[in-house]
Amino acid sequence: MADKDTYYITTAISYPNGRPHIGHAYELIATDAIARFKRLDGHEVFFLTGTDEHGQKMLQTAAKESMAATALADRNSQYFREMAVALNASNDDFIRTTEERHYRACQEIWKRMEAAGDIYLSKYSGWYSVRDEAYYDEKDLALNSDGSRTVIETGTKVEWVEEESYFFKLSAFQDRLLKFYESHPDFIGPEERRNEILSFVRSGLRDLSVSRTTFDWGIPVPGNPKHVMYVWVDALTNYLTATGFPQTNTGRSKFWPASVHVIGKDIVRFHAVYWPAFLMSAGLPLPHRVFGHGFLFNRGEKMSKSVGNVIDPFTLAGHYGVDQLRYFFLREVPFGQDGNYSHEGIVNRINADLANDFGNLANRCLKMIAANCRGRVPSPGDLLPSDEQLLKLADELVWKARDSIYSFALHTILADLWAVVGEANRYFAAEEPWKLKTSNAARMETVLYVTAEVVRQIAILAQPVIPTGAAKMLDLLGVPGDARDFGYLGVDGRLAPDTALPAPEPVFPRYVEPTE
Ligand code: ME8
Repeated sequence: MADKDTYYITTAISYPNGRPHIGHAYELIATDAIARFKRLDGHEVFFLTGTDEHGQKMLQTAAKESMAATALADRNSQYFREMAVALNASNDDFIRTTEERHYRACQEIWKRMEAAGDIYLSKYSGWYSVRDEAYYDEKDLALNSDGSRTVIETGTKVEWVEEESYFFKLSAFQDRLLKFYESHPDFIGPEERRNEILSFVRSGLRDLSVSRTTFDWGIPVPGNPKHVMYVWVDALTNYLTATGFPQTNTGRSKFWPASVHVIGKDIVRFHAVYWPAFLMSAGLPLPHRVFGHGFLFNRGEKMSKSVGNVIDPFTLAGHYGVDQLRYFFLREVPFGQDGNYSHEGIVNRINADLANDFGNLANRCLKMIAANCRGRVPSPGDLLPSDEQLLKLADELVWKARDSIYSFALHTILADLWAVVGEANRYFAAEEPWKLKTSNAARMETVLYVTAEVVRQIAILAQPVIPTGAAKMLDLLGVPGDARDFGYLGVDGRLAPDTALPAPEPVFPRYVEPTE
């Protein structure tokens, strides 16, 4: 058998300077859905997530909590690992940048950039934001009445830094980067982010300070351990580390270059400018895509600890259900745009889409099958145009979904699936199988068969988003565990008549407000 196509997908690695918040959960859920989609569509997938543990931000939090930075990283990284389990993420690895394997990879990429003549020692003087772990130009800053400076766009505080530093010759990569963007129009998505990056690079690139000497919480620079690497050099390299770099003979070497880095819109510059420049310098292949998703807000407000509106993903998943939360985020927020979380929003999606439209349709159909078809998949008779039309809509879904996944339009996939769920509900209501029971039992069987077959296809296609509920639905339809990938969509995988089915039960309960 030919080797499967590989697909390497990553989230950003999060700063474990606190517990994970809903933005982290959102990114993980979306990336997981894409990873699951690709697996079901026949790819050999490697899905990576993890934590970014060095840098000043971690040090500052550790000092505030009177802890050693290692202890802070150990404690909080564990919460991120637990979140991945709690949200049913299917990541194949979880990387921590304090791991030995990562030191080796960072030192190697540094040496290669240095050998290429792209790293030189000089002195840095300028503004640095610890919160963003980023350098800022004077023009990006506002001068406040107390003499302090903040980043105009985000209000983040900056501090003056003056120290010996290694620099990366980013300025030398401007033309190469622009040529690369031009010849790889899909490298940065969505379009808005691509335009921002193009104009940033066109406006000219300055060399980048890539080491610090005033603290030692980082990866030492090879040959000059007085310096630790700038946390972004270290962080970006995690994507290589996990493939076994610098070794080239590990089981995972084949996954580089990555297919896509899924990240938030605030860190596209690091991934779409610095990272490709580092890789070009080191003579390594570049990732195929970088996708900057939008931000999630709590009813329009930015979440922050000081505002007190940080929403704990563990609490949310426990309260609404994991599939329910996953479905809500991915259906409600067009992937790539900002979105809002609200209690009413999620309850509405649970009750209208999952419980009513999909859950109820499946349950009504399965209950009729249990009562009238001896609990076995019914046998269809000759198909009428109404049956054929509905089946055609279901059969076409996989092609639409493949189109949409190319632009990571998860919301469009779900909208298309639920449009067919809506058609199936209209079909079921119009055909009135409960009346056919006495007047035309053979026709009733056909209607129930067609409905069940549509539910089968919807469930297979919904697995990336609602893995637990979709699997339960497929169990109820008697679909074998090894017949649930996308190869079984369409005509080839039709439900087998006369298959014995388990007793039906509702899969997606309605959300009921808890009584105090
Ligand atoms: O940026 N909504 O870590 P991080 C959606 N360590 N996404 C959000 C969000 C929100 N409200 N807030 C944050 C870092 N994110 C670096 C990454 S990668 C080599 C290093 C996203 O913990 C954010 O955009 O601040 C990023 O993709 C991820 O969460 C981790 O953010």
